[in-house]
Amino acid sequence: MSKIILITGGAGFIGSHVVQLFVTKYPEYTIVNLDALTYAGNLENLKSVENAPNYLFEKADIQDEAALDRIFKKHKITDVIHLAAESHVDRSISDPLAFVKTNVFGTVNLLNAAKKYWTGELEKHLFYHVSTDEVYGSLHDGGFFLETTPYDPQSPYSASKAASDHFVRAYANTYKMKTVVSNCSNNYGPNHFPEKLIPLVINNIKNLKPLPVYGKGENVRDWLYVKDHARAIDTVFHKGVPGETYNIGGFNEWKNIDIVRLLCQKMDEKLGREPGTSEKLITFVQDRAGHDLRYAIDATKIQKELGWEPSLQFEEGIEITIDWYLQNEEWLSRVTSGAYQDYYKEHYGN
Ligand code: NAD
Ligand code: TDX
Repeated sequence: MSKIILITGGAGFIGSHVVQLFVTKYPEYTIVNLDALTYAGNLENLKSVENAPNYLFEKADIQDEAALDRIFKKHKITDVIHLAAESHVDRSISDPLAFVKTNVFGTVNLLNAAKKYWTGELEKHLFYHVSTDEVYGSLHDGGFFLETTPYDPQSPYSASKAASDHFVRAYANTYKMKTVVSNCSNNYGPNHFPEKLIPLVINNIKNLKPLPVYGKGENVRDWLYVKDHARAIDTVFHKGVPGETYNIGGFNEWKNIDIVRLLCQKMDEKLGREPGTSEKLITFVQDRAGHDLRYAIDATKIQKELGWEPSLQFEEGIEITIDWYLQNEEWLSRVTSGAYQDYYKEHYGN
């Protein structure tokens, strides 16, 4: 059946890969990308599909009820894949309310718009909510996050994502909306905004700037290549069982300091610098407030039940990622000018 899918946050990091995948893989679908184009949204990320006949863009804020109403009616939206969010933990520490507004209020607004427009045939339409492993909190004694792990969010960002997940499930239970939720680990790859660890470190190595490592760099994250997350979203959208939750992860845990060292070593090679040059830039800085120690996803359910697994080894993905940033200097210099400089100075003080 031909679908008209509203993808929110499609100009952001993960959303841009999801839009590109759906537009090219499913020419029979119409993809409507709704994005407010905040500091994190960038239509340059979608150059490869902007002229595709099955792609449309709507600049709108998910907090704007009238805009959502108009967009659902105008395009006759059949399904939603919801990625729009404020996504950076550090920004959530300095401005939690912005996260409540977009991630909680915006998500409920979007649920309401879908419910209103799909009334009478709710069972025919899917609302897919894309979320994070951070809702499960921080692991301290080994173990992995399962779909059944109780929610225990620790930062304003994860609290706002947890609240949005709960609202999605509440709408499924109360109004019988068909919904599905996935919770993914840390993504990396092209189009990643350089406020996040990997692209920030790549950019700073390139510019011979200090590499800020929070605390002792002992915190652990599970990293997944962004296109593998996009493939997982495709899988969950088409094969996921409504009402279910799917954890998505890379089976790939790294301490932050080890990732930073790996990036230093690979970039010294690529830039023809003396081995050890970039490591000298590593600077241990004040820890993030309430810094979660370890995230680790058990992705067995999606692997066994839906047949998805990561396609790329981390070392290969990191090579592709570094090369992408080195080859896309204009993208990098555009997104790191202006407001980024103000954010950087305020956060890192240099
Ligand atoms: P991002 O910050 O790169 O992109 C977010 C996009 O949403 C931007 O294009 C922005 O313009 C748009 N947006 C923000 N507020 C909006 C609003 N009020 N109305 C409309 N659009 C708005 O984020 P990302 O890293 O691509 O994350 C996408 C989703 O995936 C988020 O829901 C995030 O919680 C989730 N997620 C991210 C990761 C990760 O590692 N980055 C991991 C798991 C889950
Ligand atoms: O300058 C830095 N120095 C540093 O040591 C930055 C920006 C980060 N870090 C540390 C903090 C984390 O332990 O690196 C780790 C990764 O940090 P981020 O890239 O900010 O990601 P994280 O906080 O783990 O959250 C990410 O993964 C889950 C995304 O930003 C979220 O949107 C997603 O839900």
